[in-house]
Amino acid sequence: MLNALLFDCDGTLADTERHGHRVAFNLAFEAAKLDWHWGEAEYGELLAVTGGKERIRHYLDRIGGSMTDAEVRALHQSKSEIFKSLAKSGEISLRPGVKRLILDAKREGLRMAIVTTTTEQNLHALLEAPFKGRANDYFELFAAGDVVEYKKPAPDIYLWAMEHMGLGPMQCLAVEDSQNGLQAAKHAGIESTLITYNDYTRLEDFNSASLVVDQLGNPDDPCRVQQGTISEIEFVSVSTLKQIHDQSVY
Ligand code: XBP
Ligand code: MG
Repeated sequence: MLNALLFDCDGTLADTERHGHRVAFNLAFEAAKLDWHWGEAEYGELLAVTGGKERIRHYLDRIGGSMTDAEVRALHQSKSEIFKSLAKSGEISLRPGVKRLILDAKREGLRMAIVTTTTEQNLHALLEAPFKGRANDYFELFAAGDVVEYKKPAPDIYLWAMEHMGLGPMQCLAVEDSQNGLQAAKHAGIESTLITYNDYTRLEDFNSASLVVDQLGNPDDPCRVQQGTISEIEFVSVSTLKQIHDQSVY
């Protein structure tokens, strides 16, 4: 039986990458007097590496630069501060249907957690306005960032979250937007997976996902089903999730 929903953050709850993280990285580079600028297309390629510090390191390798670990940490800390103020300003809104689904899932007694690569404070900044400072009422766990050594596509953050919730993979459904996230969930043994892709991830390989949609959707803003056995839906509801879970697990 479906017991818990494990939500990815970036790209899934909100389109944070293009207008949030990317902008914050660039402002942090400027503040550090670095002549780096990550354009939208280049950032799309850099997203192959999850984790901000890891992404900076990857970029340094690419351009043949070098920085100490402390310098990378400081640059990333400055980027996180900028991201938090962008998120708190309410400029990065949740994707269509996200709040509706979370409210419905709570009403129906499903347990929920966030399972993400990003820094935990970013999550709280992003969720503060939409959940009026009460995100803790909906999510019992925020599994984030550096609590595990290896980030997605490694399964570690999902395994960490399930261990802390006392759940097995057959009781969970993962909601993700990227192939890295899908692989992390699958390698953690989670069979039922929903992909809500976005402009950065729409061409990625989601063959192993249970259901792939362009967004969760709402009654007045329908979703488009790209892959899966359920096609006649206007929007993703709790009953859609229960159905794909039953099909995937049994
Ligand atoms: C998204 C990421 C993160 C963000 C940046 O992961 O890869 O690295 O781009 O966040 P997910 P930080 O979709 O799993 O949330 O700079 O805080 O690492
Ligand atoms: Mg994501």
